[in-house]
Amino acid sequence: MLTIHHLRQSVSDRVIWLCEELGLPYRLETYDREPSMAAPPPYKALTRFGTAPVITDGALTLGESGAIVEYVCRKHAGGRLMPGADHADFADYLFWFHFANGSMVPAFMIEHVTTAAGIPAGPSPTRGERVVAMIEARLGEAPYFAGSEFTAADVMMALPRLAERFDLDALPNIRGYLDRVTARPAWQRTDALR
Ligand SMILES: N[C@@H](CCC(=O)N[C@@H](CS)C(=O)NCC(=O)O)C(=O)O
Repeated sequence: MLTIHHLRQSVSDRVIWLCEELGLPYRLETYDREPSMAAPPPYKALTRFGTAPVITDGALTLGESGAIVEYVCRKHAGGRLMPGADHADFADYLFWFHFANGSMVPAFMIEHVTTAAGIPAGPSPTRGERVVAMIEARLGEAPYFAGSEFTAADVMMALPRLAERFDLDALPNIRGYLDRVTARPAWQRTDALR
């Protein structure tokens, strides 16, 4: 059985959400962060890089959430939640799956770090503002990131965890999407565990 090594308040809730959506059994090991917000030493010892999430599956230990999501879908779920190359949503699925860690998270991190350091935000729209505008536009075109169906791209984007950073009064499409996905039983089970 898969073990999800879950670091609280972290992107490792993606893996819980994925397994809940797929109806896969798993064992959950939960770790609290250090006061500095770092993962505790036993978590750091799981992989060379030391970040969350991590899964173990028999002899395998795997880090990096995109890799874990793809591994679990392909290895344990017959590719469910991953539209294939002949699916109409394939390109959008790939784009949003990779946009999550490739562009969105770095943009929000830059914003967080520059604000904390008192560095001026730079010309508007900033990269972070463009990310939010893109998400709002996408969710006006389609109910889910890839298109008509909930996919692993929604798990990677993980908007429920980011809800607090959005001004939902000004972002009706994001608000509607959050209402949709947080009503999913799999998200509700995830939310209770994370
Ligand atoms: N790109 C990585 C990001 C990993 C990452 O930075 N995880 C954070 C939690 S969101 C972490 O482990 N922080 C604690 C630490 O670095 O000690 C992924 O998606 O797996």
